[in-house]
Amino acid sequence: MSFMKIKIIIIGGFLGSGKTTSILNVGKHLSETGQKVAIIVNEIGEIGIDEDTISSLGIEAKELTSGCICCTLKIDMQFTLANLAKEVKPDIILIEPTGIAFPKQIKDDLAQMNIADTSDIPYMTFAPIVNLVDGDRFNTEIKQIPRFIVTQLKDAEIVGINKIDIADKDRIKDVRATVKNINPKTQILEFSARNNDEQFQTFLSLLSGDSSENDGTKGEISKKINSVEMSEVSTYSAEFDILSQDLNQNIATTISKNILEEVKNRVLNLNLNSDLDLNSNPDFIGHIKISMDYPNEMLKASLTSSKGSPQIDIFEKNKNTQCKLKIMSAVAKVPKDELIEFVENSIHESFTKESIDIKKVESQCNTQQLIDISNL
Ligand SMILES: Nc1nc2c(ncn2[C@@H]2O[C@H](COP(=O)(O)OP(=O)(O)O)[C@@H](O)[C@H]2O)c(=O)[nH]1
Ligand SMILES: [Mg+2]
Repeated sequence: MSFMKIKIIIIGGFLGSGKTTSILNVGKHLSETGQKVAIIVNEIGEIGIDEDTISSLGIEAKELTSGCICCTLKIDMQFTLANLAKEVKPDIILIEPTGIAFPKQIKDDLAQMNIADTSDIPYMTFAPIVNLVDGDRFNTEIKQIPRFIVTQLKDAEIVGINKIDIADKDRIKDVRATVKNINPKTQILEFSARNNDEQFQTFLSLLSGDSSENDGTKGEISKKINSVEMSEVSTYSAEFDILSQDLNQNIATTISKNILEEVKNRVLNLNLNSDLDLNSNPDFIGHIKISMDYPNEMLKASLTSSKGSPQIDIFEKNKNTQCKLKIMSAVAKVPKDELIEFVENSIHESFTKESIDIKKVESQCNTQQLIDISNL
């Protein structure tokens, strides 16, 4: 018999829909109610960006990166979960799948562990499966990668239409109607995770409920569809040492904004000039994330669509580390080799403009080792 019992909350959603922002708020809220919370974040590519931010809240966080052979497959998730359970003994584990995963598949994989029934593995119950949607960008998503978006939404028990602070009301109404059409049974909420608004509080209270098919071992195991392939998303991540002593918030902001704008413009140009069938829609959707370390602070910059502008957040740091830049890019409908070139060129140009030298940190996992990460 298992002795430990843990509640699992999985918050899925396409790239940049607001999963990390939501999970941080959910985690904060649950900790404040006296529950012990741990977070598992799944990141595409071999460079993790979010673990530091999450840990800074005092919540135990593990970031799984799935770019190389040493850190892939669902075994990794199960192993991490079992370890967290043993070492941290949380009441609740929040899981952020990558934006190109299907949350239901992750739940099914984890629910399988319930069968093992040993004292090493916790017995898990599940909150309703959540899928977030970027209310402002949804129209483009459904045009560019309809099969992927529909599959993600079909399994959701709660759909959170996020970013209502920036999307106009009529647009949100349309999004709600489309979601309802795709999944008539799902519960639909509209909120701003960033503003932690009233509707987001309603969302929090729903998470204390249970998934309608809580014992995943009884539920039908969904057919394994390769979510990565279906998403038509290319990804590239890299890390650079910044060889300058006087990097500061101003320069870091200028450089990271510049990199994001440059990548965006290159993607737009490519789409405008290509024969790709984008329904004459040159927009890009995805998530390009930068983190920059410099004395006393860390900067995070983020861009999720060609319509938006780069979002900058600054975090204080108490230990000083080497100045560096990490980037994770994941964009739909752009060939991988082009994405690599766009990212590399944009980074080099942006630092050259500021007369700062950088040096690429060679990752231990080279691209030949990349393997199928469809399940995480
Ligand atoms: N305006 C607005 N931006 C948001 C909201 N939630 C998240 N974002 C921004 O959207 C970007 C992606 O959010 P993130 O949580 O990293 O998305 P993830 O990729 O799904 O984990 C970041 O720049 C966030 O600050 C929201 O409610 N409103
Ligand atoms: Mg995230």
